[in-house]
Amino acid sequence: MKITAARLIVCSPDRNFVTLKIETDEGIYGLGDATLNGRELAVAAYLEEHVLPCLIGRDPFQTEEIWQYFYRGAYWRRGPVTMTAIAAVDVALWDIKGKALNTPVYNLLGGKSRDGVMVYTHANGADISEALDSVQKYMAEGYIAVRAQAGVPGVASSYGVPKPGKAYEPAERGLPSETLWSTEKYLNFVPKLFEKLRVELGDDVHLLHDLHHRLTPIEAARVGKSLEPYHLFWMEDPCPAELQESFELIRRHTTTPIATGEVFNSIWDSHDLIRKQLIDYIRMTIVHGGGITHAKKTAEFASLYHVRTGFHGATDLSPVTMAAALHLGLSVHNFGIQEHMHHSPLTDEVFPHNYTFQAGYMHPGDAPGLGVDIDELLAAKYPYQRAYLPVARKLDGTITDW
Ligand code: EZ4
Ligand code: CO
Repeated sequence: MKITAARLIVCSPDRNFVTLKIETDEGIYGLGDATLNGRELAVAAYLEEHVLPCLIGRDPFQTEEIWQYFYRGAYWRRGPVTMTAIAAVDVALWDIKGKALNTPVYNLLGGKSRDGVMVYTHANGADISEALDSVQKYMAEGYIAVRAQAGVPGVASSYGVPKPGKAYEPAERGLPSETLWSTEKYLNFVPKLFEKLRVELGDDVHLLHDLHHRLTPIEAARVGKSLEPYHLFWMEDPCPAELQESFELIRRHTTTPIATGEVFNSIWDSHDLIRKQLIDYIRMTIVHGGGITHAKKTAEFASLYHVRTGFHGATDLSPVTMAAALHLGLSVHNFGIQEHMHHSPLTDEVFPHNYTFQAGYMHPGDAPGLGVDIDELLAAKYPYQRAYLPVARKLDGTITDW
């Protein structure tokens, strides 16, 4: 089998997605996600100008060789743009391989290690009582794990809280919006949120919380310690992780489990975190972390150190990535949990998919390949629109981590 064509579909059905379609001489095609939130066209140009011309004529079954060709062959290693481009190619090739062999991708990754993939979704509210309602709503839909975020009093447009009447979507069209942040107000507030949730919801539901890289290690340690009575499933991204040794300080103070890595793009970003057992869940996603080939290696490395997977799954990760994550999640032994933030109905229509949700678990379906398609005619009606994640400032105007 040979690759005959490779092209991008850039569309914006409520939000931007960059999708790679690789075609073969046997009529089989595969899809890969190449979406890098707020920097979409950088990856599109990288693929179009530097990667896709090198794909024509290659055998799509050679996923490892092609991965190494684009990783080592570029000379310039790692980085979100490069690794997202490589991921798009890699995932599309696994899709082709599955379709050609007439089997779902999970069968090519070791088969089923479990019956379903436990997912968590996002509950949020402007205040504690709205956040409680939101968690209860998702529990009523069958979720057994829910991430809870609430507006911090005195902090306008807190992270994770939607604009009134809208679903939460971090990226906004136009130039970047600005949000505010106060660590002091947050530190005093967050134990009250989880105290209320545990009092009302009991001990069984898994509760998660995202600190979104905003704290210093000692501040994150205080959050972890103050939330211990409410036994979170995890606290996410407690502080920026470029300095991996920061997590030693957090670990020294708290038993609250830690998840990090949604902005990572290679195993080397988490190598020390995993090897020193400084985290419990690795969040690097398939789309930004070099595809299924590299995510599987990362998961297996993590399995040696009691670290489980907890991949990012927000709306900027297209249904193609969601499906890929479910295939990998079904198969790797050290799967932990998968994030599942609902796409808009229009996004779901542009990307028809086989994955399903039932009683807290998702399943990728048994269609050959990934089980996701793209309606190109519909996609063409929603062209790319410039959009950005917000920029955050402290109350005195200093730029801080969003
Ligand atoms: O900031 O998807 O856990 N989820 C998150 C998201 C991410 C965005 C980045 O594109 O932290 O809100
Ligand atoms: Co996050």
